[in-house]
Amino acid sequence: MTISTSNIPTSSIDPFSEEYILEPYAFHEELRQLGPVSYLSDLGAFVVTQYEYVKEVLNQPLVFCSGAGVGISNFKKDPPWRVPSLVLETDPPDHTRNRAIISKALSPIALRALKTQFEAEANLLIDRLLEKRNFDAVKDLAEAFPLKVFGDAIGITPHEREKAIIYGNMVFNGMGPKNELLKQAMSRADEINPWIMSVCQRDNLSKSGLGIQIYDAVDSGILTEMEATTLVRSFLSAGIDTTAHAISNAIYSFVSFPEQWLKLKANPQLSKSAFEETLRFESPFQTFFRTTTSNAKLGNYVIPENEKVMLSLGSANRDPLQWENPDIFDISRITTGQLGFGTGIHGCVGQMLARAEVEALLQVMAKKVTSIRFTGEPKRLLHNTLRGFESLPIEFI
Ligand code: OVV
Repeated sequence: MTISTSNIPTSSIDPFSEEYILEPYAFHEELRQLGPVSYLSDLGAFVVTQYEYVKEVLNQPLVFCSGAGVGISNFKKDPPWRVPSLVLETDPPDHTRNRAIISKALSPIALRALKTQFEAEANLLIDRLLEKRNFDAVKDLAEAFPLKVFGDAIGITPHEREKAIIYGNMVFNGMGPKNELLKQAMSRADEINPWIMSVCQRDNLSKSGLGIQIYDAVDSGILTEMEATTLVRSFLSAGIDTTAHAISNAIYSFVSFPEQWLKLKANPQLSKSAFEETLRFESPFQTFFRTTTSNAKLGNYVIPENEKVMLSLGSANRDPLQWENPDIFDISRITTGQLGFGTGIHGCVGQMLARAEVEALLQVMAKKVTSIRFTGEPKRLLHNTLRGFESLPIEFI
């Protein structure tokens, strides 16, 4: 069989068009039909949408690297807008060292203690929202919960914490092309950039949170003070908006599939698989990019060196070759292998913490909330990377 760079199918689909962002699934299907990889002529990048090949790319981190950025921009050609992440936008051996430092802070013992706090806060929040009855599930629930519990877990100051949402928006919209969404997200960069670096400094972190533990690596001579600050920043870049949109997407999915809500209420233990199914069905982190470090074989094709490759996790998670009835939200399905957290050496390092948060919340909701309904039109978020909602007006009874 011939292996060639020239016969890769081309598509004029623009994954950053408003149409695609709002409803990507038919476009995913069209791209999956084209084969393991296609070239997006408008974007000037390759795209991988089939489950098998998204996974294959993620499992070859040296051929498909992260050090040149995981957005559309190639750091070798365009300077990054922020100090690059020491874990997301880096490759072994630096990545290995830095990830191990974060992993250590997220130990199973630390998570066990946090779980109790998450449950207590979930109870408080859901009680308050049941009393309020009508509210915006995005601001008042999906954002409020991780801002409180994750912010406390990391140990950042409660003062102006909502700015972390704005920062997350910069990070994730910043992975897209220089479109209106990116410009809009970056409009407060001059204020938000120094703010985020300041909250991540040693002296501004609580003595009992996970953030300050990163500075142990400075004390043992492994990291510089600035590197530790940048690593703490990763917690806040990756851990708030993503979880918030996962919560919004779970609520939206339960209202859209009411029989699944009844299933969860009948068995709150299903909150674990409900969260996994939400990540599969409406993956908050829809896409990221890799950069080829050499000619890179994929199926019977070869992607040339130093090219950007877009990976569609959202598409892989609905690939009919992998999933039965992929467009149905079913919390009792076996979700093993869903790629919402990525996989391989860059697979989400905070996934156990995210699970502890959302499972606690869904369990409390299943026990305390009888019914959820929309009281207005849900407004989808226009965003370069994240799938979620701008607002979800709902009623809790
Ligand atoms: C997984 C993720 C997303 C966004 C930012 C970062 C990580 C980071 O390390 O900065």
